Amino acid sequence: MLLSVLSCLCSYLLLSVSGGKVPEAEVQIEVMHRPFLCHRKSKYGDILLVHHEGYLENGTMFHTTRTHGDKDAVWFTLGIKEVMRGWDKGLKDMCSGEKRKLIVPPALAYGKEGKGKIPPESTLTFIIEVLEIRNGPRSHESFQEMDLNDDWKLSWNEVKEYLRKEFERHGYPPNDTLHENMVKDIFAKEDENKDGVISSREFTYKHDEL
Ligand SMILES: [Ca+2]
Ligand SMILES: [Ca+2]
Repeated sequence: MLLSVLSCLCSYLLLSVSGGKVPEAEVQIEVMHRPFLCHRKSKYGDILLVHHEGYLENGTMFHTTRTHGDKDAVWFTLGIKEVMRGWDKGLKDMCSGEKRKLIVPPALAYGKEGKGKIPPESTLTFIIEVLEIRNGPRSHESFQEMDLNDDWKLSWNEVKEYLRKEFERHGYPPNDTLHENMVKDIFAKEDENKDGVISSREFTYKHDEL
């Protein structure tokens, strides 16, 4: 009798939790290594070059960028949902050379659907090493540098030219497809009134997106 009352109470509590306001899912962050010198820290809008390994709950590695040595590190823009929300939330304030372990709940990863090798409702663990941090195409510092004709608007070509120069400056080969995709992504999000240019007002980064 007591047991059945208890189990009843338990399921009632579970129901009331799931029916009520669910607390915002959080990423668990563990700093594994932080370099002694740190000239700048990552912020939303920056582009980051990272190596990463991803693990399922049972410890199986489902992805690594080091399969072919160190040449497959990946670039992405922080804070624009280019990557899973868990990364956007867990990779702020990082130094170049820093290594973190992130434990990302499903709500901030691939959720109920899962993806490829990742089963539904998976909590994922990532080991992420930041190799480089740069001003992203969306940072305030970049606006004036990108606005080549000083008309306080960014055209498609101005944004693309900026990306091309940034890559070149850091010794990476230009990648037209990648640049086109990045520009497309930037315009889709930033050109709110769809007039084909990004005004300085539109360019302002919206921190409450996450
Ligand atoms: Ca311009
Ligand atoms: Ca516009």
